[in-house]
Amino acid sequence: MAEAGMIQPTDGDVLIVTDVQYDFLPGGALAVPGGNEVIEPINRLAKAFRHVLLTQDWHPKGHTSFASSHPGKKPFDTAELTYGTQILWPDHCVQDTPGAEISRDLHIPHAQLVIRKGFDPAIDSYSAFLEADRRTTTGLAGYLRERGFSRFFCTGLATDFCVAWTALDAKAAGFDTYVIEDACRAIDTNGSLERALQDLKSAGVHIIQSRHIARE
Ligand code: VGL
Ligand code: ZN
Repeated sequence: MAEAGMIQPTDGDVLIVTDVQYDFLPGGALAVPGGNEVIEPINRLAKAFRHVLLTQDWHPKGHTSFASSHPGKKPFDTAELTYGTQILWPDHCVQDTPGAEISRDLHIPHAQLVIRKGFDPAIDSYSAFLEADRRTTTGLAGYLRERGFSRFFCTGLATDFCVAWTALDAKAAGFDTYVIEDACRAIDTNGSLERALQDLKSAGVHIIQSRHIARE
């Protein structure tokens, strides 16, 4: 029996591990501070979930989210694109490069799906559900519904971008959504972490810690 206030993962629950890829880890092209610290908690959490999904940021060379694709711009500047304001990043997670590989230190042999995102040259995708035009779907909501999942638990990189956007879209799609805060790390550019946490709270996404997940 789980202790009061603890969450016991069941068959209707799914854990998503966002973008734990070399370019987001120390030494990577878009290293998230402390990014490697998510690996141990994620490995532990994954053992408690029967159903685990991974995401992989997967950009073609010359992607529109790269500062290098916009003459005169540098990383962390913004650009006005057809779908709105885009933060420009260093080139990262280029398809088929070592930086785009999922960390081999993750030990989740039972992971069931890897969902790639950001592969359209002209549209970024922080969310695993909807691309940045907020129209093009990845099909993930349909996959989750068809498999009958109801609770959606988020971990990985980065809290303030891919994790937050994925969690907000999961909630909007009708899933009871949790962000496991200590199993995530943030980029935190221009107040982005504070804003993301506010948005998650106002949307009714639960922010919890990995110790709230029962292991047995
Ligand atoms: C991400 C910025 C650009 C993320 C991906 O995984 O949070 N952030 N691409
Ligand atoms: Zn990206």
